[in-house]
Parts: sequence; C-alpha cells; structure tokens
Amino acid sequence: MEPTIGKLAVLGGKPAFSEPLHVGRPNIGDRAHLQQRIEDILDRRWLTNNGPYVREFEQKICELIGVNHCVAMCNGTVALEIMTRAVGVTGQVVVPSFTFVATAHALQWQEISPLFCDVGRDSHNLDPNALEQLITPKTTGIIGVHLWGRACPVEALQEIADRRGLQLMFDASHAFHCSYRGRMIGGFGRAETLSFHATKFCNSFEGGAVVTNDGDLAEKMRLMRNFGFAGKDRVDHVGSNGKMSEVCAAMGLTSLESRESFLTTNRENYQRYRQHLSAIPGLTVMSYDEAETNNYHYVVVVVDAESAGLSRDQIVQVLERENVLARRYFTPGAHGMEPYRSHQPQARLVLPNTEWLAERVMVLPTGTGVSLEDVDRICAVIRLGVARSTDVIARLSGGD
Ligand code: T4K
Repeated sequence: MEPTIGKLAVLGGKPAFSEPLHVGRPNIGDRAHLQQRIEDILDRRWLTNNGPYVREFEQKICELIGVNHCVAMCNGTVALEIMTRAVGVTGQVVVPSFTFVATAHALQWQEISPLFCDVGRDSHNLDPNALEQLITPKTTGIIGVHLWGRACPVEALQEIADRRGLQLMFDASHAFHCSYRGRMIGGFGRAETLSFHATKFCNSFEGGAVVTNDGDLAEKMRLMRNFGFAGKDRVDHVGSNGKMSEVCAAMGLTSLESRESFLTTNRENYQRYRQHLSAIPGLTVMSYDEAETNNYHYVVVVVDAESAGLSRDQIVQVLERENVLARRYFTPGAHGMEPYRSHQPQARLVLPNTEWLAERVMVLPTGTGVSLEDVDRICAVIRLGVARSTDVIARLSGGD
C-alpha cells in the first residue's frame, strides 16, 4: 500500500522527506570489521604501495569475477587511463556518449579523441550497427560501457573489433557483480575497468581496478600505476601514481563481505519501484534480465511526457521539492559537455537515441540508505504529481 501524500510540496505542502534523499548514498557494511582493519593498518604502519589489504582485495576480485589478474587503482578514471595507455590505443577510440563523462575524459586526457557512438533505445548500450559506420582509418579501439550493469552486446562488438583490427575494452564501472550469459562481467575483451567509488554497489571510499586475463598487460599496468618502478631505483616505463591505499582496500574488502545484503536491499527496492511505477502511465522502469546475476544498483526510469502529462524534468523538480534528489544521468550525454561540444559540434547528428534518452531518463534513490517505506513514499509523490499534472505545470511555470 502506498502512503497517502496530503499535498505536494510543489503545490504548497510539507516536503515528504525532512532530509535530502540522494542517488548514490554509500553502502557501508560491517563497521566493526572495517575499524578493526584500520587498526591493523595503523599497527602495521603500512599505508599504501601494494600493501597486504590491496593484495587481498585484488585476490578476492579475481575469485569473484573468475579472471586471472586484478590491478587495483586509486579510482575508476585512472583505471581507464592506465588500461587504454597500456593497451596502446591512439588516434580515435569509439565510446558511447550516453555514459559518465569519465569514459571520454580518460581518452581525451591522453589526446585520444573519443568517437561518440549511439546506443540502443532499449539497451542503453553501444549499437553495433551504428558503430560500424563510424570507424575511420584513425580508429584503434572500442570501449563499451555496461551501463547500469547490463552487458553490452559483447559478441557483436568482438566480431567488429576482430574484423576491423581494433582493441576491445570495457568500462564495467556499473557492472561489478553482474553477469553476461552466465559469465561474470570483467573477463571480456582485452581488459575491463571497475569503479569502487563511494556511490557504487561495492565501494572502497575511492577506488577502481582493471581486470584482465592477459598477464603481460597486467604486468605493464602494475608498472604504470607505480611510476614505472620495476625494482629499487629501476624505472622501466613511463608511469603515473594510480595506487590504491590500504585504507581504501580495507573498505573495499568490508564492502565485498556485505555484498549479499546490499544485493538483497537493492533487489527489494527495485521490485517495489517496479510494482508501483508500472501502474503510472508514461513511466517505464528499465528491466534487468532475471536469468543473469545483477546488482540492481540503478533504478532507471524512462519518462514519456505525452502519456505521463509531465516531462522527466518536471518530475525531477516535483521530487526535488520533496527532498528526493533524483538524477538525470547521463544528461546531456558526454558529447554535450566540454571540450567535446566545441570539438565535435556535429556529433549529435549521429546520436539520435542518446539525445532521446538524455531527455527522458531519471535515476531514483536506492541502496541500503533507502527503505521500502521510502520507496513507497517516493512512488506516491510521483503518482500524485502525474495525477495533478495540470496544477504542477502551472505552479512550475510560475503560476499561483
Ligand atoms: N565510468 C562510468 C560509467 C562511471 O559511472 C564512473 C563513475 C566512472 C567511469 C569513473 O569512476 P570513478 O573515477 O568515479 O571511480 C558520481 C560519482 O562521483 C561517479 O563515481 C559515478 N561514476 C557517477 C555515475 O556518479 P556525480 O558527480 O554525479 O555525483 P556525486 O559524486 O556528487 O555523488 C552522487 C550523490 O551521492 C550525491 O548527490 C550525494 C551522494 N553521496 C556521494 C558521496 C561521494 C553521498 O551520499 N555520500 C558520498 O560519500 O558522480
């Protein structure tokens, strides 16, 4: 049963939540175990530089995903930078525009141009047909993003990569603990990156990793994340500082131990949202393939303004007044952000589905900081907003 909302805040009522409800509130896990690990770190006086917790974290990730190598990094963006540099792509690399801007920035940072490719309207992932049209003689690679934890069309991308001589990599920042055709995401292409940022399903405060079955590539990335040091006073490679610290690995390990309880909460919240929102005209909650392992970390809703009576942006505004900070991920798409907007003003012409989604998608709060009662209340607000769409629009456009 949905709770009754007396009067919407946008129409002069009291906000449904007294504190802001965020998308991306971190999952914390067992505090006592984390604190004990932090004590160990202090006692050992080993704070960073490939310490024992980092090595244990890497080992656990390898076991969970079923890959041979995990190179932990300080965040997912540096993981992308180091992966692409180690693989050796140059010139142009194909990426979706419908992603967090870090996917494109990691390339541009190295003066490699992101070549923005459209996504499927339903899949939200790279469209292989659109991709094939974009490839130029300067293109050397593809980074697929398993958006929201739903896998890219891996075989189709691999087939294009093999036929056109391109390196295939994946940004699996959203897809830790997700599978594709029964195989855990992380083992596809040359390598895949993970993010363990605070807002992710499992977090290490800040953190990331590259996972791969390619031993030589893993070795190169280990050098690159540590200034290229191959031994004392011996540098074999240009490098950066991409190391994960011990305290981050301690949080990462604690987070991994609690993943089943995070998953239970996420799945229950997701199902509750679906149950409520599927009855509201114009709202579609993006589905997950129940035959796969999913982390259910993103509750993604596509809003059809004509049927709902309110646009995505109007619903987001209604929610904001109630202290529910829904996010418009990933608007306007990386191609609409600088420097890409200025560098590639024509990009939007080949991105019709990206632009369509960027106008319609909103992501709602979930995770262990959000209860089922919160979900009921959020859905009740949306239902009432849609039912009172005429009044809401009048108020939002400045009327009384
Ligand atoms: N590739 C993809 C596909 C990604 O989605 C990301 C990151 C990356 C690469 C790069 O990985 P990292 O370098 O970040 O490891 C957030 C995150 O900062 C970012 O990690 C994430 N994707 C992206 C989807 O979302 P913002 O700027 O939208 O939101 P932010 O950081 O302000 O946090 C979101 C909300 O979470 C806030 O409104 C408040 C809440 N929050 C946040 C933090 C950090 C908390 O309640 N507590 C916290 O500690 O980017």
